[in-house]
Amino acid sequence: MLTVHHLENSRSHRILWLLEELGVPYEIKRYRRDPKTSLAPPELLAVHPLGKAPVITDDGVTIAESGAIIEYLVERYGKGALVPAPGTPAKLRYTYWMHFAEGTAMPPLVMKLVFTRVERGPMPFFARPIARAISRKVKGGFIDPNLSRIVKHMDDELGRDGWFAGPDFTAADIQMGFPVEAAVVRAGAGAFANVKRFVERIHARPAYQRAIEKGGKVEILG
Ligand SMILES: N[C@@H](CCC(=O)N[C@@H](CS)C(=O)NCC(=O)O)C(=O)O
Repeated sequence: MLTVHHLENSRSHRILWLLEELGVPYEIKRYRRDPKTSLAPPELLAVHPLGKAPVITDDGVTIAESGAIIEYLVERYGKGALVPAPGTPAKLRYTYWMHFAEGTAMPPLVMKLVFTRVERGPMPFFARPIARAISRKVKGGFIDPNLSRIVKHMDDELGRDGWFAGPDFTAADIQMGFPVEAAVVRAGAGAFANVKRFVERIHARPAYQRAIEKGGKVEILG
């Protein structure tokens, strides 16, 4: 039986969602975040050396990294579903967004969260203005301008024909769901019409909802 090592409120929702879309049976092994730090528990380190989610184990193989897991699952179980035909323009767009999600979109989205936490975290009173000043400088000079371009790019591309790789829903939309939802919370992406419509459409998918029912809500921190 395929096992999804599922950290609550995390990117591993993607994998549950994909498996629900494909109708592949699986079991969930659940992990809770540390209530203070939000980090994964040490038990995940026993599954993979980085101790992060998602991770799956299947047929004696352990696979980490959302994109790699998605590629493995569609290839092994998809029978051609959720992936554009090889050599087509849609396949090229599919590959681009599969990599864009974690390679380009998530780093500034994670940095935004980290710097916001730096501003709000406990510290001696005299240090707070300095921490705030540094954080605002990094956000204003680097993170926010990058996020603005990323959000506009996502919105423009979604405006072409609705989904990231073309007119058909693909696994690239599953991979991009997490950064898009994070960008709504951390970069005001909900104000962009095509992004807003994308979020409404993914939330309406029965497989997305079943993944939430089984794995719990995804509440992205601002
Ligand atoms: N690029 C990796 C990112 C993995 C990752 O950072 N996962 C987060 C969950 S959203 C995690 O495990 N965080 C807990 C921690 O770092 O301790 C992927 O897409 O799988």
